[in-house]
Amino acid sequence: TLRYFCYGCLFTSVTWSVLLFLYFTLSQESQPLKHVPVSGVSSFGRQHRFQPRFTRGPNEGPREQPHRAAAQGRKQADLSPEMGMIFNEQDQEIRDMGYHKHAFNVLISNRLGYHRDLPDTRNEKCKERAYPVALPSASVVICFFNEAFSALLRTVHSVLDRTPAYLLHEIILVDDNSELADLKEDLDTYLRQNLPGKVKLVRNQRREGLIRGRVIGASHATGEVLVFLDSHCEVNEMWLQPLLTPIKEDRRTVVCPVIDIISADTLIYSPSPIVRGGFNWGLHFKWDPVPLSELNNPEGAIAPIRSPTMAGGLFAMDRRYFNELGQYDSGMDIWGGENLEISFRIWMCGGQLLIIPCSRVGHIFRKRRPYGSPGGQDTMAHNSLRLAHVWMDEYKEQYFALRPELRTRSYGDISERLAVRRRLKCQSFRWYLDNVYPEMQVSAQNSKAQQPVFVNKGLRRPKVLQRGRLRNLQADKCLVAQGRPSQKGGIVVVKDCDPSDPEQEWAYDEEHELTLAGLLCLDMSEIRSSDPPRLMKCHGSGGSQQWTLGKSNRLYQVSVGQCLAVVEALRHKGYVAMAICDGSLSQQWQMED
Ligand code: LR7
Ligand code: MN
Repeated sequence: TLRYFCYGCLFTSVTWSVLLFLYFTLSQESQPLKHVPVSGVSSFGRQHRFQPRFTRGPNEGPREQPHRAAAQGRKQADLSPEMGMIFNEQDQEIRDMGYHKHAFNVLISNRLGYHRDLPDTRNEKCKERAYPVALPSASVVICFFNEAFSALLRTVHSVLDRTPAYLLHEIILVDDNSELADLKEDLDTYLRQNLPGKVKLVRNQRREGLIRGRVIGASHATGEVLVFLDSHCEVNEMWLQPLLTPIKEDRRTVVCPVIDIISADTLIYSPSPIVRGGFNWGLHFKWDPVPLSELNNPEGAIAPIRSPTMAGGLFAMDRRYFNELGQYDSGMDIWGGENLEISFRIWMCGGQLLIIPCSRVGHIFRKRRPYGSPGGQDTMAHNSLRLAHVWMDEYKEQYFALRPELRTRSYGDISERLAVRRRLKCQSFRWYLDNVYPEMQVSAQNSKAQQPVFVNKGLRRPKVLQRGRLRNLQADKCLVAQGRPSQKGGIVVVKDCDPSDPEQEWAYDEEHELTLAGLLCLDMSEIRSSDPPRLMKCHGSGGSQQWTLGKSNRLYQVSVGQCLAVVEALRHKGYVAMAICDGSLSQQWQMED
């Protein structure tokens, strides 16, 4: 913890002084911003160097997404995948520390600032829908622990920018005892100076975790409806009215927006397909396709969808109903399990849970959770155990079959939660499975879901845009595997070009992957950007395997923000490495037959 904390100090003091300097020197040349934050974080970096390109990013969306057309022709601020370009050591430091502490590209997040336009990802039919003017007011509750400052502020401002003031009762930020200096020191000032009134900051005196954190946030709320968001979200056009309307009609309806995808590597916002929530017997949340029975209705694709579970972070619920229904289990710690617990409770105790296709909120999907629990416990297991014992009746055996070591693990006192179940006269878990989630198979299965996966992904091969050898113009040699091209983890080097050798052939496809000899993809570790690129199994989700091969012949790596170069000093060995893009001959690559 100490080391972690001191990294924080170092990072913050160094970058803040550098950034302040940059801000004051660069702000004269930069374009005037729509809103210039007093603390100035938003416009750092070289925003002025980025000519916004109104093209679609390569990562912008699934090919099968029915609403894709809606995203076209609209401005998405700084869509370029080269938004993460590293220009100097400070950029490198911000990027690397950002991945280390937050598991996403903080350099891009800072450059985007606190306000940006988003592609409107809604179905066209949503735009014709009218919502009642008289709707309940909302208290937006956002808990955070060590969140990246710019991501947190973009979450807050997106709500303020895209919510009618009369519907937004307040925003309640719950700081879960964060350790980062900017959150401890600058957030208060920023809020006081820029957002007096609507935004309230509550600080936990000790780390509570997101579950008790939300209960604390809700206890400070006075609006009629609670809306929970993660601290790295951006709400889209007309997001709130479609959520409030079904709650107004029936206060026991709990609603979720469609959670659009903000790429952790590029921060590009792209639409999610319409999927609904499920779970597996390991008690992991997962996304399921929407059954046809749900889609068969007069409203078609935009009608609310009954969902057996919610992902957990983004939902709206009548505030008094939240309290009546037993808030959350305050015996759950830090992270995990509360999403299934509240989902089961809603359905089993007389409510319903809906996904509202016309409400869209983006969320940064990270590949790992950048924080642990204070004592290093597996809180997901502890929390799941509690929910299994309270809600799952005999079906908890399905969980234990997969996690036999948890059968005898203690899980604390659950009497208060059992009392909730009795007081609300809730149905059995069997009833829930039969009536709400009949698709669930009562047998072992185990898969973990992070972001909605597109049904066809993996089945369809991305279309190849270019094929050929990659010749480095300085070395006049071609990029090849050092060993066998089929060897996972093998590095690449330059060797004499041989047009007849199929092992020298690269394919550059529409997913911006580079595949060698039809086998493996060129891949860069996001965590250790000083490592050389290597050949890995193609994963098809951008980031570490996303390259842009532009007019200038440079081979730019999206998640690293650098260009592939022949290493001058070791040129005779044919070594290549990532380097700051400088346009030199050593960084120029030509795709040729
Ligand atoms: O100790 C903590 N204290 C906190 O305040 C730990 C976390 N937090 C905050 C954190 O800063 C963030 O704002 O709680 C929020 C959620 O934490 P994440 O972003 O690390 O969680 P996640 O997005 O990986 O996980 C999903 O599942 C969680 C289970 O406990 C929560 O329900 C998250 O809210 C939930 N996120 C979503 O549903 C967004 C869509 C993800 C999917 C699928
Ligand atoms: Mn999250």
